[in-house]
Amino acid sequence: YVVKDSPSAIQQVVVSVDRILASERTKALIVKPSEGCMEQEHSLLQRQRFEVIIAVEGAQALEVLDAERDIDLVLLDLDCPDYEGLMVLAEIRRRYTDMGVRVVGLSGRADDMAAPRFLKAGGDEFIRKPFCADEFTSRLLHLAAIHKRIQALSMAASRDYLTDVYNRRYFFETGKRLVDKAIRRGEKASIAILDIDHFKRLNDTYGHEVGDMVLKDVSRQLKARLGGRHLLARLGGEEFGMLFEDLDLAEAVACCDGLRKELAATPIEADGEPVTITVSIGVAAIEAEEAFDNHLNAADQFLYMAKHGGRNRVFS
Ligand code: GH3
Ligand code: MG
Ligand code: MG
Ligand code: MG
Repeated sequence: YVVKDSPSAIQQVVVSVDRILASERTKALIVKPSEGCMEQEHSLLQRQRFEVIIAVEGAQALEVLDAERDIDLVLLDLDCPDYEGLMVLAEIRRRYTDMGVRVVGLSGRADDMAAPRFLKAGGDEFIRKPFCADEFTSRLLHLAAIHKRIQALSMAASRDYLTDVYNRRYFFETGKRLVDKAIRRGEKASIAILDIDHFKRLNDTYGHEVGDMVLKDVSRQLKARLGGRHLLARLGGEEFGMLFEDLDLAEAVACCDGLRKELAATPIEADGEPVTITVSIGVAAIEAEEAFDNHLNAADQFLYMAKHGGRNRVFS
């Protein structure tokens, strides 16, 4: 079906990117060879409202990068002899691509090869000291803007536009990785498919706009219940995939039954009318060394049984 004025795929991405960019501050990590260095850089970044984190030496910088996860820029001083900036850069690049973090090198040495060496090793921007404050700020703002835009694009590409939960492509990519990891480490995991009951009838009764509002609200409720702990995605139409890390079958079934009851007990306010929906869920354990698709098919078959068993129920 086609909703009037539905934005094109490109428009959807642009809107998503703008939404993401509007809410984000740039986070920069300054790696100092010792206390008291790089004070000027620090204050220039703060003046631009960057969120600044300080690490002294490379080992601490790598720890901070691991712990914080969402750092956009790293500033490395390349001059201190017993502090090897290039080695820190190499270690950062071993762990993160330039999609993950951008690295800026600073050097005051009269060495023509410093910049090419740094850039070839995976650095993104090289600034010679002493620098003009305006140039420093402009270069970093420019780099931060590009980085933020690429990150927002990649985030938009993994989201479902209507509901803002992850999309089918992301569920398959990430789901495969998580299932492999769980099997390899012998950890518990379960997979489920949730499908709204008689959704076609709901659309026919109230119209597609109300149907869309219901999809958004069901997504919001699922996200609130599952939080960041489990992978949730809209697989298509009125169907959602869930991957439960660290839950065995019994625990996943209990979780799904909680979701089912809560959804059935929460009328959705759509266009001034309270709409009540129910859902059916199929759950399968990730235990055998099976491919991701086979686990998902198993969950789908249980979903089919839940539908035939009368809907508004969980089958496993
Ligand atoms: P069952 O209980 O067996 O799942 O029945 P159902 O009606 O929910 O399932 P069916 O697969 O027959 O119909 C799903 C409907 O979902 C048909 C389609 O028009 C509607 N749908 C799919 N995507 C969207 C959407 O993005 N928005 C709206 N409003 N409806 C959608
Ligand atoms: Mg169906
Ligand atoms: Mg359905
Ligand atoms: Mg369906």
